[in-house]
Amino acid sequence: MKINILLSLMILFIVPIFAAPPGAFDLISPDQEILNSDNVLFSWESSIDPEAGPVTYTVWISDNCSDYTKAFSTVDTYGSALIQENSEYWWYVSAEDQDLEKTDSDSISWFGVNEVEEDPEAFNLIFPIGNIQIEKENPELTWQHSHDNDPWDTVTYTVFLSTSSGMDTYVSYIAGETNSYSLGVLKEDMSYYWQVIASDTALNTRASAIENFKTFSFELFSPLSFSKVDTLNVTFSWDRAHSADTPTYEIRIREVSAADLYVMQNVGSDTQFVKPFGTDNDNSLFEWQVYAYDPERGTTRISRYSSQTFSVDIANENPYPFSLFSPSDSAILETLHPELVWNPSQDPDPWDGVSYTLHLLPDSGGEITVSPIFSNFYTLTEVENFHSYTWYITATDSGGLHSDSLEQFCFRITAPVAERELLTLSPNPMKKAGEMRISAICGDCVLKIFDSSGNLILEKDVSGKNEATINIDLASGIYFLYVEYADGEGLIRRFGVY
Ligand SMILES: [Ca+2]
Ligand SMILES: [Ca+2]
Ligand SMILES: [Ca+2]
Ligand SMILES: [Ca+2]
Repeated sequence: MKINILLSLMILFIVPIFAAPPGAFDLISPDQEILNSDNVLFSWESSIDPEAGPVTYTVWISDNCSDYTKAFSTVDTYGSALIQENSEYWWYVSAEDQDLEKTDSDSISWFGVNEVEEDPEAFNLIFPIGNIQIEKENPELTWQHSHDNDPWDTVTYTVFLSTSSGMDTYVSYIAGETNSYSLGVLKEDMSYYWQVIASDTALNTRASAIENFKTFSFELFSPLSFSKVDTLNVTFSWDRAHSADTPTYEIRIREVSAADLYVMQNVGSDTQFVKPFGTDNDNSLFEWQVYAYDPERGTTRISRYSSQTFSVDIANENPYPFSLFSPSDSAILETLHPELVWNPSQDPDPWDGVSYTLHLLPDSGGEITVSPIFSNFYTLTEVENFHSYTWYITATDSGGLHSDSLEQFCFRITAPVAERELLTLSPNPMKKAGEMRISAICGDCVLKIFDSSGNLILEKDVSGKNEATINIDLASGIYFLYVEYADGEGLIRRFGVY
């Protein structure tokens, strides 16, 4: 009996705990659609509470599909400032019974609000515009995207191309949703006008401004721009200016460096012309262009490039001779870093450049060379005090031909020697392995490093220098740098290694 009472009490408590939540239900409308009113009627199926109690509903709404706002309760229509024109929303409904248990609708749905259809917004053409000249082959037209405010409205583009500024006759191309279109091969030397029309899903349109560009004229074939011609009989050739007509051509040639005027030559309807140049034209630069006169069309057209440059250069030649400049011959220099300067060497061949090699001959014998040098000066770091040097320069062109400077100069280094008492070493203390810099060395001398027990660790002859750098690799401790001069005197400096 006691057990039955206990069970009854347990059931009394358990029943509310296991009360079932409201039954499943789903949304009805709006359901994945664009509404043309901002007064939105929400509706959904009823949810049945298993305990037959009352059910209340809450509508949750979001404009980003993640942050939901509690919209309202217990009623099933809604018109609100929450709902904005040109916006998209996600929504669901939560049902709640008297036991505060909840069931969400089976799905989340979405809708858009578009009470007013709007045109695509204004946009600009990007390229080619402003009457610029472009290649006739497959130019790509580009423009800004046009934005459309209406939700889920798609903008597509149509390109209109015309050879008249008023776009009286035109060809149109469907570009789809991309903001570019590649044209095929256009006519050369022609002005084109173009415009793009943006259309939205409801066929509302927005037209761009009209822009224009021009295609290049006929091509010059040979000699190509910046080419080298190795004959005095130069063959000029070019493309036909018109495929259908037979214009007459006039070739214009001038020497660049002489700043001459163009010499004109009528060549009839040929698209080729051979001109004999004189030997005095070797190593010269020329520019040329072709004019096409078309009596049937009444037009005059200039070849694609306003001018095309080439060189007549029969053979490679050595750089011209050149002079040394400074220091003057037999100079006495009070520096260990003298700057050598020479006059630049010219090369007779057009577009041929030179580099230099320095030859330095010490009085102690041998030869030091520095190469390549791309300027006409060089600062020496290779000389020692109290020595004499002879130097000259070789100029070498791109083909390997070379010329020496007209002179060989000589100089002697007598840099002032440092005061012995100013001898310093750094860093101090220094790390176990690294560079030690010793300044104000005086004349001919030998550096010696001793450890604290007096053992000789390192010896180096630094004669003729005012400063020295030595690499050391020492154990931690105290050391002594001893500088022994040629006259038998010496200076000692203490340093630490950590
Ligand atoms: Ca709209
Ligand atoms: Ca629209
Ligand atoms: Ca030459
Ligand atoms: Ca040369």
